[in-house]
Amino acid sequence: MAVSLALATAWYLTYAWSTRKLAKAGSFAAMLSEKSLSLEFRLSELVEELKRRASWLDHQDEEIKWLQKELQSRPRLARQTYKILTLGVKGTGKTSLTLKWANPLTDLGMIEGTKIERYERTVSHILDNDVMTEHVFRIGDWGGEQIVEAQHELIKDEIHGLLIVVDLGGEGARCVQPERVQEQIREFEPQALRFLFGPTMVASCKAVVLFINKSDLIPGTPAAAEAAAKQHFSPLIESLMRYAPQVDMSVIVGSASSGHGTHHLWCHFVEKILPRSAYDEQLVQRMKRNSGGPRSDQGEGV
Ligand SMILES: Nc1nc2c(ncn2[C@@H]2O[C@H](COP(=O)(O)OP(=O)(O)OP(=O)(O)O)[C@@H](O)[C@H]2O)c(=O)[nH]1
Ligand SMILES: [Mg+2]
Repeated sequence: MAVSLALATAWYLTYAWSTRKLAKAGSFAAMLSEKSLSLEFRLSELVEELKRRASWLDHQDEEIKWLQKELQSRPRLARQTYKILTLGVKGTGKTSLTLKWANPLTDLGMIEGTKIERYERTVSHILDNDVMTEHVFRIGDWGGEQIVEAQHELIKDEIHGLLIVVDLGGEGARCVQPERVQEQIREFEPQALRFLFGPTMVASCKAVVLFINKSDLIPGTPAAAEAAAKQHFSPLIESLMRYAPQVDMSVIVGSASSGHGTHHLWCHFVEKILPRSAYDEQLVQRMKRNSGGPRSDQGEGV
């Protein structure tokens, strides 16, 4: 009897122990299966990410190939620059005239006295044998205080155009100031012009323009203002015209403030300096608009 009791106890203890073990193993198995599920999910996420990256790299590869092809098919770029120099005593309106053309958005009220500024304006683009040439006018705008340095650049370097700016009155003038006109005629007396129109300048320069600025100081019609302005500067015009057989010479009367004559000035430089082969369609249209029909004071210029 004692033996059977011991056996039953031993069996019961073994059974209880096995049951606990089984329960533990069961919960361990459940935890493992849960972990394996989350690992599977993470793995599928990583596979998706890899696929995304591979397709992005393929796309980048295609884009690089397309850009390379595009670059090869594009024309090479070249630049042709034409130099125009301004000359004139202080405050005649050189910057007002040139900067407004180079950058039509310029506010003339903000302009200050200049030492030297250089502006560029693209006038045309020509495609020839896979080379796209940009034709650019480069303006050397010398301030009146630097007139000696400006003259040195004129005789030393090759220039394509010379813009001499004189005016009918100084700062704040409300009418023509004869003494200022005389001062400018003296500045460009025949002796000084001989120095300016040296062999290098005459050989390279395609156009000289005397621009008589501030025509708005003369009341009346533009035609009457032109005649009166030319009359005031007749000694200077006469001296300059002596060089007309050697270099293209023109006199234009106008006003940087009102726009009178300014588009005519830039059309003139384009016509005289830019070779016909360098005209693109846009420039031809702009030149036609500016030369055809009655000349408007507020023409858009070239
Ligand atoms: N009434 C009038 N004033 C003008 C005209 N053009 C320019 N001005 C004025 O003249 C003054 C001088 O103009 P700027 O363009 O600075 O002259 P600038 O020749 O460049 O002067 P510097 O660089 O000092 O030699 C400014 O106050 C302009 O507003 C014009 O057509 N009519
Ligand atoms: Mg200036």
